[in-house]
Amino acid sequence: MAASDSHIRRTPLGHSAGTGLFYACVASLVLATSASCNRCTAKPRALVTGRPSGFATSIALMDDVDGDGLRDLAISSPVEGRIEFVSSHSGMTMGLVSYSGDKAFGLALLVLDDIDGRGAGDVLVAGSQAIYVFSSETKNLLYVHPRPNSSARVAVTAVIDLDFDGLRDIAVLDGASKCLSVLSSGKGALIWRVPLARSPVATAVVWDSRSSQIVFASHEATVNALERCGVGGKLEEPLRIDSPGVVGESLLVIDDLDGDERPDYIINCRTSSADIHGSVVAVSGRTGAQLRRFQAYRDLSDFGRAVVCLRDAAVGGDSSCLAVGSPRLWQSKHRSQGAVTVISPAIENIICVVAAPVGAFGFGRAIVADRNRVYVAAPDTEGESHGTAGVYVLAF
Ligand SMILES: [Ca+2]
Ligand SMILES: [Ca+2]
Ligand SMILES: [Ca+2]
Repeated sequence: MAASDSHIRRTPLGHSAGTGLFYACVASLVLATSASCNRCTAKPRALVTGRPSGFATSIALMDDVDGDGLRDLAISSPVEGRIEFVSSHSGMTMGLVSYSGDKAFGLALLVLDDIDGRGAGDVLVAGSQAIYVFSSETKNLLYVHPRPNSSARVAVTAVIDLDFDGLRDIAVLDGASKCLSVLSSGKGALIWRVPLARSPVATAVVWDSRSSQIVFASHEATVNALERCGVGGKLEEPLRIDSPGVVGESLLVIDDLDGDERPDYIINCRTSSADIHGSVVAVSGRTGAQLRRFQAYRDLSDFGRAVVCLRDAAVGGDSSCLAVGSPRLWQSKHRSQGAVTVISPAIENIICVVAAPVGAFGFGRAIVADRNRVYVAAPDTEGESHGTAGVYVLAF
């Protein structure tokens, strides 16, 4: 199959080895909606299914709660106002916390260090009114940090321990207050807060451990940028990204791709406001220049809604792959089914596309990876098929 026959649109950067195989592989995978080829044999296995629409809007990796050697999952269901702790092996619910007083309880999830000293990392839940922290052992509420009452997006990440209590602290990027805050994870007290001049895209904030900076995307008019903030709360000059469209629902720090000894970034974007398919770009951490661009295959849309690094999975022998969620299929009778695409920024190639299993809607809206296992949320957030939300496992 020639490249021009394919519906894969990407920016060629000179690497073409193996693309014939790759195009054939992707085409057969998506058209047959199966997930096997000679470079990627992952088949989605249902872990939890048949849940109300909105279940698994957010997922996070916890410590190993049931002692089987595999880290377990915290799964949010904002519609039901609860977070479930689920065994990553059996899919059994091992506990839950619920709160009916917040209409968006579980907008974001983050597993923290062991705040209450009972042995396992505790769980931060972002809602429309506050940031809540619960003990993963007792399920008790440890503290609340209020936020403006808003369903505006909020993003959270763990940073280093800034107040020297032995626990990594928390960065909160809040679209409602247009502020970046750092909280002490021990008690929820504010360490510092900086107002932002440009609108944050408050769906992803990450900690770049090599440059000791908090990184997130912002946009103003047509200009997209990456903002970087030091641990003292000082913002650097924004790094302008030369890709158009709204960016930053997903953001990752990756190994240095362009050889300048600075880590680079992966971010999702759109070529225009009408671009429903979306793309994922790698940008230089020094200049913001686009280094790679991957676009959705055929009807897949919302490509890059979730992106995770598969550092330990070595898919097809490549140990620096990314799993990219595209939770929708556009203009299709199965338009919410979606897919997970495995890409390699290092060799600038798509390794495989794993299509949603039958009955999974919104597959790829959230993804977490633990060694060679990838957990994919299918929250059915468009509400097309009630009672089908769930979480699936891919083992590479
Ligand atoms: Ca476990
Ligand atoms: Ca704990
Ligand atoms: Ca701390």
